[in-house]
Amino acid sequence: MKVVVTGPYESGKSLLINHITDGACINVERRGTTIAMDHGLANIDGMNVFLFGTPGLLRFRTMRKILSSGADGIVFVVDSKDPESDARAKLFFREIAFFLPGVPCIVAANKQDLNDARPVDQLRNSMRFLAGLPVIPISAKEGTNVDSMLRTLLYLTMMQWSSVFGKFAEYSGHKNGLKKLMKDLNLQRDHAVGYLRRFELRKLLTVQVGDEIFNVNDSVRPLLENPVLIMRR
Ligand SMILES: Nc1nc2c(ncn2[C@@H]2O[C@H](COP(=O)(O)OP(=O)(O)OP(=O)(O)O)[C@@H](O)[C@H]2O)c(=O)[nH]1
Ligand SMILES: [Mg+2]
Repeated sequence: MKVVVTGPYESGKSLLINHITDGACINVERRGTTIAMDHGLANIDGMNVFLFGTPGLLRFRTMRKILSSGADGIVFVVDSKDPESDARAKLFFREIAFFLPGVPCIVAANKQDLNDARPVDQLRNSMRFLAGLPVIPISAKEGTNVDSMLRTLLYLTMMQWSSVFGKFAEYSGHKNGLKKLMKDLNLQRDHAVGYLRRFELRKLLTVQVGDEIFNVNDSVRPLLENPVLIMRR
């Protein structure tokens, strides 16, 4: 899966990616401010999660657009402590909703380890655009709730793709797997091959030469059949 981590300046995007990847990530920054990206890979129950953190300075919009392209899920990080960042959060939210319409999004209410961090209710009051989105209180510094936040997002993402993923699991390894996929989902060949390519890149499956047969990776097969498994931990 490709997950983009965005949100306003200094909300804690880079620290969050650092925590999720246990430090095994790249941060392109200057004096603590991300100027290009954060990138890292996490493995959640066998599922590869490619994380892309965006810069939080307004002027890096083009970079955010490039990093967001094709993402399957969004972590939107807000600063629970600093009310001054709320207005910027709104601008960033509009931006990501424009780049990735309809893509599942979870809000990480970060810095909850600080005494004066605002609780979720108060954040919802101050940032009305959060209405309808799941908001999870986390601390990127201490790691609190980070794992369950990410699992919830992956669950939402897998649910969005559930009809496709169910067929991936069903026809994995089948002779004419592609044709069966096209028939059941009523897809043109190009479209079905597009799905295979997309999720081959995300290491959910491999496609054999000629595209007719695909094989779902054993480690993710149970998840594709039953996405709720990712929440049971
Ligand atoms: N107490 C506390 N501080 C945090 C937390 N997350 C981030 N910080 C601090 O907030 C500051 C900004 O963190 P970054 O991870 O660099 O934030 P960012 O969103 O990547 O910032 P930009 O890339 O510049 O937009 C740093 O001083 C972090 O140590 C948290 O959960 N708790
Ligand atoms: Mg950063």
